[in-house]
Amino acid sequence: MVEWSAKEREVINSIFSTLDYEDIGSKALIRCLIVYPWTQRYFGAFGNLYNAEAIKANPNIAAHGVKVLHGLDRAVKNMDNIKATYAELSVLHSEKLHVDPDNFKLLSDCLTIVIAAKMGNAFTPEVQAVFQKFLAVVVSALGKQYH
Ligand code: HNI
Repeated sequence: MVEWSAKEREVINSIFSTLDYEDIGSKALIRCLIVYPWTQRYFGAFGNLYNAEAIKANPNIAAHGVKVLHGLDRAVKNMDNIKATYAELSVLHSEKLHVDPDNFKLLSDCLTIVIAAKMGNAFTPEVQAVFQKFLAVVVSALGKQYH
């Protein structure tokens, strides 16, 4: 089981308590779809993804990015049990959506970049280390139900 120090919990809670979900969620997913274009294949029903401008202007993508970011709230609230928390979501992404689990890491890296840009100097190496640990646990939990 993953252990979290009081300091690590504090860092994660403080990042999420001040997070602008609309801004960060949409930017992270948009960045993922532009930087790693093969991730677009899962969003065929979301409308125009023709180029970067279209992706940035697509309201369905923005809304889904916010939804995904809210999906991380569950991990923040259940830091001691992230694996069980995501069991159902892992099954959904594997069996129904057929999302290649490598993509979880790509999206989480985009989220790191967007948050780093937003936080600026406050995103110290120590803060990044905790945030990466948190995302690594989430990515692992989302990939758990794949077989
Ligand atoms: Ni993901 C649906 C959370 C990564 C493609 N995804 C969801 C939902 C949540 C969610 C929450 C809504 C579920 C529901 O309706 O019950 N996704 C997350 C999280 C991550 C993640 C926390 C990783 C950090 N998803 C990804 C990635 C892709 C992805 C990397 C593809 C590249 N997700 C989808 C698709 C849907 C989805 C596609 C369904 C969208 C729809 O509405 O049709």
